[in-house]
Amino acid sequence: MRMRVDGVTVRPAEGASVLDAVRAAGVELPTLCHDDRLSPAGSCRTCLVRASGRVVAACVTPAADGAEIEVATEELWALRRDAVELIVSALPPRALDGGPDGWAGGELARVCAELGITSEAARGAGGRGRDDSHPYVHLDRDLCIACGRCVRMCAEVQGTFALTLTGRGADTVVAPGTGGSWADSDCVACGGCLTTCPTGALTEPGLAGGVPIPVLTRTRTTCGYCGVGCSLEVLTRDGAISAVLPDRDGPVNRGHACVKGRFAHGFVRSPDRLTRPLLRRSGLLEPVSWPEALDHVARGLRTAVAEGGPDAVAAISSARATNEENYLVQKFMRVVIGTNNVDNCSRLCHAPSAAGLIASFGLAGGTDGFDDVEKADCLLVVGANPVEAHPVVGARLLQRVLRGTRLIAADPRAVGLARYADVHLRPRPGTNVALFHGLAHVLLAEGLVDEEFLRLRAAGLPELTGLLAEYPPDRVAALTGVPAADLITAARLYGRAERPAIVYGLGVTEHLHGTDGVRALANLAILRGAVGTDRGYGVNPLRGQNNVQGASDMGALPDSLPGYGKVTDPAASARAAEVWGAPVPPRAGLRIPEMFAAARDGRLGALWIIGEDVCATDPDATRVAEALEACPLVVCQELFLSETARRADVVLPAASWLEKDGTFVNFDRRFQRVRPALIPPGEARTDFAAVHAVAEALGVDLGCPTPADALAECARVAPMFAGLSHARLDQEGAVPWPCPDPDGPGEATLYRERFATPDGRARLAACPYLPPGETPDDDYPLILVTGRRWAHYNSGSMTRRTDNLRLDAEDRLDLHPSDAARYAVRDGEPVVVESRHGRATLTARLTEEAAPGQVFCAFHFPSSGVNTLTSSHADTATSCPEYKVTAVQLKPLPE
Ligand SMILES: Nc1nc2c(c(=O)[nH]1)N[C@H]1C(S)=C(S)[C@@H](COP(=O)(O)OP(=O)(O)OC[C@H]3O[C@@H](n4cnc5c(=O)[nH]c(N)nc54)[C@H](O)[C@@H]3O)O[C@H]1N2
Ligand SMILES: Nc1nc2c(c(=O)[nH]1)N[C@H]1C(S)=C(S)[C@@H](COP(=O)(O)OP(=O)(O)OC[C@H]3O[C@@H](n4cnc5c(=O)[nH]c(N)nc54)[C@H](O)[C@@H]3O)O[C@H]1N2
Ligand code: SF4
Ligand code: FES
Ligand SMILES: [Mo]
Repeated sequence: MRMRVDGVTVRPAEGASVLDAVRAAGVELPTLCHDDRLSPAGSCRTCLVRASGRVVAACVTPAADGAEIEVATEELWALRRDAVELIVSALPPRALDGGPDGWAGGELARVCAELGITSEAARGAGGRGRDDSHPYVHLDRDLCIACGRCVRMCAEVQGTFALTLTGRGADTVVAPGTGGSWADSDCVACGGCLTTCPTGALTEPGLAGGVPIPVLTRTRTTCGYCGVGCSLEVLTRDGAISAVLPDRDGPVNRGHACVKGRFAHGFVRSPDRLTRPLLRRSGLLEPVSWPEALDHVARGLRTAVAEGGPDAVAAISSARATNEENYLVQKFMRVVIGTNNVDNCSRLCHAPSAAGLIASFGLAGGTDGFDDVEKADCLLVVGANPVEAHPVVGARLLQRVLRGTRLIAADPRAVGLARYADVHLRPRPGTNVALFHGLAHVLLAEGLVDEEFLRLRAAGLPELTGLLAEYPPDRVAALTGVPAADLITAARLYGRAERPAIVYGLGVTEHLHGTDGVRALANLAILRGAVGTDRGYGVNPLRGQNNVQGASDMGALPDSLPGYGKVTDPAASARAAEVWGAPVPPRAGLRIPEMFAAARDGRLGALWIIGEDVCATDPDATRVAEALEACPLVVCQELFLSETARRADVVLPAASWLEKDGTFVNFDRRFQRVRPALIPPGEARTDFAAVHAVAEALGVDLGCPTPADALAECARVAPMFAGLSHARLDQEGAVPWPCPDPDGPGEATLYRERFATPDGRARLAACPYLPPGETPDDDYPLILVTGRRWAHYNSGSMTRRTDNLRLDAEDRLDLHPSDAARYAVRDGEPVVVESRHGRATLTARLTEEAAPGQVFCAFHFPSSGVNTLTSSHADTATSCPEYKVTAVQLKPLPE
């Protein structure tokens, strides 16, 4: 296509608008209701041009071959001025103040300046009022020009559909679709509307009427909450955060974010932050100096080793901390203490993913980059609720579904994406393996498999075929509760898609047979040849914490060195030993639950817990507390006096992600930089500095003085990270692993040539379905599923110390109205939940999101005691807790 714009020839792409053509020609043309991220509205008429003689709005007019576009004529500038003057005439004069420079809300003022419109044109009386009910989104109705950008943002990027335009003519204004206040609306505070509102009608508290953005210090970093890895810009002034904005160039988030990364930063300056080390003296934790605390830790570690040997010491490293910090912790344990007793929170969530994916394909990460996954024509989303737990990924997936991608959701609960599914499978919790085998049975029975792929690139088909004979749809229906017809429909959708992709979460892993679940799920992709080919996008776990992938990648695992070399593999050990100048202990160390068991048995002399609130978030929490009680030295490195810190002997105050330098690895294996926007409060130190300090107190120099040095050293230990460095990431933004070569790009998509298994083939797994650890009975008739809610994060230690508490104030128990009737539970009233292991008090929420016979709660408020309920059943392969299945009963609150 060829067009002329004010005499300049341009060749717009198919589907381009006249506005695109004008921009391509480099001709100036203001817009107001337009945002490149959104569908065009054509309502403001700021972008009027003449196209082959007719006056049209450029943003909504398709580019046409041979068209002649006039833009810069006096007549057209006058028409534009009239259009905008009319809009401005309804606004009060302050609408043209502009607000902070460089801020979306200043757009109207800039357009007016361009058109020569002054505040005298603004003659509106105002008086339409404000809505400041929401903690993060404030509305000044007088400044709303009804351009609808916020409404489109909420629908077309976020997919929440919380907003609408109401009223008539000049009185039209944005409002929550539910009619009431913003605080009571469906808004999930992604902040998208704020990034597009051109007038300042929508503002966020930290920026409203604030300092011009150029005056603020801007720090580009990676979000420290979930594993999506959104790129963020932190705006600070005088050591305080003014706002955190999504980075338009963020490789995963592309200008979007969620309520946590965007707004939940208030915790950094919470008065509850730990600012000094604490030491237990006569039963009480008292503030002491760093040297005193370190001296105590060093003596305790020496005693533990003297009395029980190196294996009497264990460390839980933090999936919230950076790669460099995790690298240093595992190096400390291996080199200074001489034990492999180091583990991380991956144990509690995606250890079965690492084990299952390694067994099926060879490597411990998802098989494809998310940009590819998003291109799939059929999504199988299993046991994951990304709309709440990975909101930016959830939003991107939802948009694909709204545009026609088929969706199969497998989740006992009717939440999030499941509401938009073509087929929603609702298996009884803990029956995934049967469900996946049922799907595989249909794929095989109906010939929906890739025979050539199976012949050339897979192993284990005969064994699997034998096993699958036992999983016909009727039997699977009986085992899982999923109707046979739905199972068949789902299998056909997945089986007939051109490019299917599997995305999954904790609903697959946190089970007694979580690793089998991952493997049985991987079978489906292998049967279809939809992994390592261009006929689908594999099997992709939505890893949870900001750096849970990285913590494991760095070798904070009892059996693996950085880059997943086994401690028992002589070659891998020799490589590490050479870099470290010390031998690697040859036996695998203890996993987290084994550490607690060892402590209870008196075999553990010291436990160092970094950034994990084990007393709140590990299962069967009463027994965890017993373990800490029994251990002579418990060191806890924390931001806050968590449930665990409360029980520690020494508490070291830690810096948060907003105060750190390093890198995180997100869910699709991308390394991204983390940069400090603030200095830590008081005497708090980064985990990096604290580990160095403990080593020094023991008289050892760990080497790698800076985080950049630590990653460089890790690159020497682990060939798969050899091409990575801070300098490279500073230049390129994000680089996926494996990245063996400093000049190579890293592999977003794995296994193009061969799988990383010994024979290069993907392995089908013939694992039979086995029932979960707990099943309902007369005493405990209901199944409790635990998981996440959108406004809070895990232990809630951070989000509860922000205004997110106003969005969600307590732990609730979701139950189906029929169960509520049976157990005489009323909506909004307290209810006691009891399991064989403990009891918790929650507020009842009646909802059909929960299936009859099942109840659901989160674990974001440790005081409610949810993890005293969960059992110590754990995945037989990896010890990942069975958080998703606990038999419980409900009781009325005692008088
Ligand atoms: N807002 C928020 N976001 C978070 C977090 C948070 O605490 N809050 N935590 C982060 C962390 S650490 C993680 S690991 C991720 C977790 O992210 P997700 O894995 O999405 O989280 P969950 O809500 O724990 O579980 C997902 C779903 O599994 C379903 N499920 C339970 N049992 C079964 C089953 O047997 N079969 C199937 N098919 N489904 C089942 C549950 O109903 C639930 O909807 O989220 C991360 N993001
Ligand atoms: N019932 C139930 N329980 C669960 C789950 C479930 O689905 N159901 N999910 C499990 C899963 S998947 C996970 S990942 C765990 C999460 O459990 P945790 O890891 O315990 O939870 P978090 O709140 O993410 O963070 C732990 C602590 O780290 C501190 N912290 C944050 N940043 C830093 C830092 O940079 N340095 C240091 N030193 N400390 C820091 C925080 O203050 C917080 O107290 O919970 C598990 N528990
Ligand atoms: S989606 Fe995850 S990474 Fe992105 S802003 Fe939210 S919590 Fe942070
Ligand atoms: S920008 Fe084109 S009509 Fe508003
Ligand atoms: Mo997690």
